[in-house]
Amino acid sequence: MTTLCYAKATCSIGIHVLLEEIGKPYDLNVVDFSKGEQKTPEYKKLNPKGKVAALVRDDGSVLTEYAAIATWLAMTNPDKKLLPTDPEGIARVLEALDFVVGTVHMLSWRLWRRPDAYSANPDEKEQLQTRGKESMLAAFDIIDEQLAGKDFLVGDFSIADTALYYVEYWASDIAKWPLPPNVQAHFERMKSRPSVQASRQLEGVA
Ligand SMILES: N[C@@H](CCC(=O)N[C@@H](CS)C(=O)NCC(=O)O)C(=O)O
Repeated sequence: MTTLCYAKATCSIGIHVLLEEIGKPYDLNVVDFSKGEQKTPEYKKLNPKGKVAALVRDDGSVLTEYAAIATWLAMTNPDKKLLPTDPEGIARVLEALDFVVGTVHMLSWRLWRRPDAYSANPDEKEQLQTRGKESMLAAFDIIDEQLAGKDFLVGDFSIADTALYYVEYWASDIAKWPLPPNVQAHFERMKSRPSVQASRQLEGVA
């Protein structure tokens, strides 16, 4: 059965939401970061990158990277309409998704959350974190404009919204930063979806 390797309070919750949206049976394999399980030889055999999310598919093959997993799930479950079918729609969803994963998560949040990954010098920690926070809040301002007058990033609900949801969750619930109004409204809209509620409950996210 399809198995999601996830860790609590990480980006893998966005993939978890997608599996709930699809509604087919799946298994969960928790990777406990507090015990460093992502770096164990057993887990690295499955995902040499030592990261979540990783999706083990029915044939045993493993897919990694948010955009790849999300796109594959959407395209193999076309009835769920998680990705438009026209070239412009596909491109716009991937554009929004890449901005969230590449810029908001990897270039901004990681700087705030893991300054030690960029400098071993404790004196630089605060400056690195400030840059990460500023960059993340600036990215949310751009997304806020994109969301003006809209419920979702591109047309109907899509894989891009699940990525936006996980960074909203981090910024709002973990960092306690205020979100701009349209982003906050999107976050509330996401939290009202049964798929989001189910994945939060299964992962024990308050
Ligand atoms: N580019 C990857 C990023 C995956 C990633 O960075 N995952 C984090 C959790 S949000 C992780 O597994 N970190 C492992 C660690 O911190 O040791 C993706 O799109 O899936």
